Amino acid sequence: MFNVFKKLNYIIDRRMKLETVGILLMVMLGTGLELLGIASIKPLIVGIMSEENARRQHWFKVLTAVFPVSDYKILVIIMLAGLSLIFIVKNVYLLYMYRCQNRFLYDNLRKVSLKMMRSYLNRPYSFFLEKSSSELLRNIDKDTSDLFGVIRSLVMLATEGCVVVALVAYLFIQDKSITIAVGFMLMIFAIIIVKVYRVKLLKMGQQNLYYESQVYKWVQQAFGGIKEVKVMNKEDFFYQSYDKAFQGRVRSEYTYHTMTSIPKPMIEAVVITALLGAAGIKIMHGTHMEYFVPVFSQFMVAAYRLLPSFNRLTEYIGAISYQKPAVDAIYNILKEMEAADAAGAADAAGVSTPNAAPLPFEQAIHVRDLTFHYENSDREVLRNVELDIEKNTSVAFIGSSGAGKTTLADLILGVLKPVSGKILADDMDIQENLNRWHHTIGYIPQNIYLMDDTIAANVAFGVPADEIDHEKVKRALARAQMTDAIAQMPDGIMTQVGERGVRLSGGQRQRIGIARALYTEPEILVLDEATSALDNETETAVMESIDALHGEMTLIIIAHRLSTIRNCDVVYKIENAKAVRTR
Ligand code: DGT
Ligand code: MG
Repeated sequence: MFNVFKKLNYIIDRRMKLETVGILLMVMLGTGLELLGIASIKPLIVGIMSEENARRQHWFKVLTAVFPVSDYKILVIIMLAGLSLIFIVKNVYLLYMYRCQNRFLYDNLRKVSLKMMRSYLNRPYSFFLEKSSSELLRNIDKDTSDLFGVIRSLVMLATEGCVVVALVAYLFIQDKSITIAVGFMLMIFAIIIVKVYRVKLLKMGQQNLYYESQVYKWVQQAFGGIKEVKVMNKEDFFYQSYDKAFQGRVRSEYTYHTMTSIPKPMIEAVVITALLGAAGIKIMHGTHMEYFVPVFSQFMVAAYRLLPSFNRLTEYIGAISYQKPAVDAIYNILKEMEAADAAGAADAAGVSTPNAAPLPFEQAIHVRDLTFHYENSDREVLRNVELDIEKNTSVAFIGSSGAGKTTLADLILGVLKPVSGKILADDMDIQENLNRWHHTIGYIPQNIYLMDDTIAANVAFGVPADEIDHEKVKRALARAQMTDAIAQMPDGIMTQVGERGVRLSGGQRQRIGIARALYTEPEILVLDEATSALDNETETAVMESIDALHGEMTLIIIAHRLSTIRNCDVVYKIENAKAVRTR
């Protein structure tokens, strides 16, 4: 439990801590009102039972001073009205308090989820090579919800706990023996619950976390590759795998919910039995009814109020155990991210600002003594590579599949970081100016990632719809040989492309990627197999438009087809982790 507090203390920010204090103060006021409600039962019963006894009480003198009526029945009516007023005020206040608590929880849920989203977006590209997107989705969405499940349970635990402690203390003052008898039974019960229950629920929670990400994963994998799934008739495999993941999730969830419903009937039986038992013993010992009835009424009302509280207490303790793995997960992620942020100042430079000035590029890109291997492997993909790319020349990288062409391009793009060596734009290290470098360089990959949006939005990529420059979009599309194809579409550049561009042909998708890179008017353009998927005729047309940029832009072209790189000034062959100039 202490562990949870330590981690939460790390996860939540200062403002939220202040808000937590406010919420707890509200809880205390609520507890006071609850106590007032219970405490006014006894005087009422005393008052109803006998005027004589009532007149001896201090509170009665106050009452008659405020309401100087002689008819005792009227006074009783006033007492009844007063009690209902207390309960109405109390419950209106509690409603308001719950509203504040929920707002507090959900506002902060948003904040933490945003913090995660931002941290993830700012991670270097290499981070994502190691992560599955279903895990990220689960972290950002489900884990943060669960984290707030824990915070919610803690807030509720405080709320109910305060009421329970205050009421029990009050009852103790009223009658020690009954309180001790009932309290003892409950204590034994609570110890059993905490011991047995928590371990089991924690395990269920961990299982649930695992199966949740499996469920996400199978949905993504099934629909992400739906065409392959259909052609190969593998619907059943994905259906079964999804079902298996869901079964695991269902198992952990129903076990959890069944377990949380066990204490309720048991607590009720324990409390009522203990209470009636204590009453029986009192009556056997000849307790006077005038004392016994008001006190016992009070205990019954308190039990009526406390029973649900006890149930909820066990529920919250259970929920905390069950959802605790999410706290651990988020704590670890944020810690990891903090460590990563502290480790690399270069990563901080990678945090994008949309309006940074492009890095000046006047002479050449210099690759100096560049060595690289991927994080989870020792094999050096590039070793001590040296090369220069003069401004406004076109340079081709060729080489067999797996030679390291994409890796070298990714290093020049700055999304991968050299293990040793440097890449300089003129004399500036790109890794130290990553944000500005990305305003200088454009990129066209083999597979264009299209958003489920319009063609214009996909060309302008990441620009809000009302800020898109339509003329610029059309110019970029024209340079990518897309004008004719667009003219045939129902809504022109406002045509929806569908998820990942399913409503476009492969060649059209590719040319939108080219238009996207041209829209930002970069100094340098990296094409990684950008035209490989096109038919010969379209490729020739697209390459013509790329060649038209020859001399006004620096082009770095990776291609398998030699015809693609016919017009390049310089050709490097990537082979055995080296770049060898062949033209
Ligand atoms: P391609 O596109 O088939 O013509 O091949 P290249 O030349 O673009 O090859 P590249 O740079 O993608 O891969 C070079 C080597 O690095 C290859 O052996 C596979 C390995 N590799 C690529 N990406 C990763 C990665 O994310 N993690 C690890 N561990 N290895 C990778
Ligand atoms: Mg490649």
